[in-house]
Amino acid sequence: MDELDKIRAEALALVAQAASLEALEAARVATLGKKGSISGLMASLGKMSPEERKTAGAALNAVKDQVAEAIAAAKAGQEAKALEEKLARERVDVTLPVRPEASGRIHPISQVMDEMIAIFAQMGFEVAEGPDIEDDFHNFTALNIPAEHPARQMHDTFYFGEKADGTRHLLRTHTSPVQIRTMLANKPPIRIIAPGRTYRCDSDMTHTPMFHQIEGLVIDKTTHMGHLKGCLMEFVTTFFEVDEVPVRFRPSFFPFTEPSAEVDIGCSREGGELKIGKGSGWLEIGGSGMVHPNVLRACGLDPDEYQGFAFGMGVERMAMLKYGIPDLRTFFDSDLRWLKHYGFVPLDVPTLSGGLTR
Ligand code: 2NL
Repeated sequence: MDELDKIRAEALALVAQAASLEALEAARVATLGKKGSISGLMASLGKMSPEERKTAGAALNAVKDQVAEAIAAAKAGQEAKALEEKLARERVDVTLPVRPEASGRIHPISQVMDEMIAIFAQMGFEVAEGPDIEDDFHNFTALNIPAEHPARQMHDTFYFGEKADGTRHLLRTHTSPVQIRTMLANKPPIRIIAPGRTYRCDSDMTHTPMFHQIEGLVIDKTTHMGHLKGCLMEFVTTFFEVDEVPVRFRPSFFPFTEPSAEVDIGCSREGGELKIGKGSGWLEIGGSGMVHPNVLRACGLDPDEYQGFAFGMGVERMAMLKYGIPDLRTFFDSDLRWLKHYGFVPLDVPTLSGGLTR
């Protein structure tokens, strides 16, 4: 069968020449494909006598297997070669230094927010979030803030335009509405913190129209002010990374807590340097108190069954105290030189096990 030998030689040459997976597939189609040279010979078997067909068929099958094997081997070779090339192309030198242009910094607000959240999370608080755009009920009414309260006035709160029904949305003036929403949606025990942006129509040396707060809320059957004080003491020692920080409650007033207390921590001011911890001075870090019965009632909780504490701290103030940043307004200047000085390296993520700041 000279014809068969010729076709086999041609087929094997075609496979041997194929320099890519695509060329190999073309060779397969040209030989073993429906209209390929070998398949063409297969069709001619039908015209033979049974004797002839037996020997010719066996020979043809042998050629077919040989070509198929050659294609499979060539394909495996091509694939291995392609993988080698891909690995060589995508090789990464992990010993190269970090790209010098990657010099971005984490803003002190973000850093301090993450530090505070890490501490409260460790103490078992869950992070709760809510909308920046709120309504009267969640921002004021449910918090026992009466209609004539100064906070509700136009010059303290950013209001949106009046709707057809006479109501208007507003930018939340504290993160307390997040806690209202949590109490409305969940049964106690509740143990949450609400970190986020807050807004007040106020701008001078010590006030910016947008600022950040972290509030905390714990509600259970026997939660009391001792728990509040212990919680804040644990927080401030961890946050300021010192062994002992005195915490003092100073009687105060908030519509949403009764009793209410301003929270002071101990400090010393020797040689013009502020040090948090034992000393002769006191520094205010936030407000707190026991949740007012009217607030519990507004959230569907029976004040005879449940009670709890709440507190609020300003994130900018905590950042200024911990990192010695003297001017509040610089937080919002987007000054790259300032950010390079006060900012944090992105990979230095605050963790309690690795140290909040390294
Ligand atoms: C401050 C004072 C405070 C609260 C926030 C609160 C929230 C609910 C109920 C009762 Cl839902 N109280 N929050 C309580 C006392 C003080 O913040 O000086 N913040 C910077």
